[in-house]
Amino acid sequence: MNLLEGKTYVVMGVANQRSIAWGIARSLHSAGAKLIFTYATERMEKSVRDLAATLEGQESLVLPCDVTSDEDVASCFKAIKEAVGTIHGVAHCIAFANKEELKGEYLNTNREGFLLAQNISAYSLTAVAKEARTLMTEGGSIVTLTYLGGERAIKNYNVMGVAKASLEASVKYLASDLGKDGIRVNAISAGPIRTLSAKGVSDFNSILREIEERAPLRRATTTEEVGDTAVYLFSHLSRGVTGENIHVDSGYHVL
Ligand code: 0WD
Repeated sequence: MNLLEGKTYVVMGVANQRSIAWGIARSLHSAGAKLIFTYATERMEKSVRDLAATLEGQESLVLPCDVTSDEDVASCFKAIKEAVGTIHGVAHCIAFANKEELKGEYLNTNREGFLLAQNISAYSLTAVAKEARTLMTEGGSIVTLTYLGGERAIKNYNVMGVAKASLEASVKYLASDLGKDGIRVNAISAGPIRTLSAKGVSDFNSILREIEERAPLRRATTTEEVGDTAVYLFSHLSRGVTGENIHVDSGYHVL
């Protein structure tokens, strides 16, 4: 089913083949979409280019975009505009916090660490939406990734949980602003998945084990499951849905 045939999406936050962003990219590709990738630092460039090259039948544009820089975000979307004109959506799969602050008590978060997590993990969605809007002339959909730690105090998630709460509130305000342009904004709250970022969260293994043992579906979330939900959120099937946070976590959030 080529639900996204003729559509172009920007995928931000691929670090390697385990990245949730890469799961999303594969699902969007299978649904017939054309993809553009962005990477944060030169260190990531090769890995993103190599992965993008594995997508059959398309040569994807791959561009630098450090979301902590307004100039970077603006020049990235300017380059996208010059290359393709119109886009139909963005997958924002970006987060960062200092590793020392992803363990122990949240109370020990310092101002710098707090602002860093907010900057990269929450504000970046607003910065990206502002630029993307100008290219989304046919309307479309913006999807970001969050975690249950934004709704509940989850051990060790700490400053990232506070950033996710801010990200989830941003989804609602952006949905409210952009609805009149036919642009929908939603979040996917993914269950824990073993990625590079997840390695930063202290005792991640026990969080994973808890899902496998107690979640209604009794298994860990996969990047494919998140990717397929992203296809739904990017496609016309979800045309009445905006400002929403869909949990793709084997049902763990109902417990
Ligand atoms: O269990 C998990 N892995 C979950 C992740 C559960 C629920 C949600 N998420 C979220 C994360 O919080 C994040 O928002 O999913 C998103 C993607 O995370 P991921 O796939 O788990 O992690 P990873 O493969 O490491 O990708 C995150 C990427 C960065 O990778 P590195 O490893 O270099 O930090 O975010 C990007 C970068 O590619 N990133 C940036 N992109 C642009 N500018 C920046 C930046 N300044 N900083 C990080």
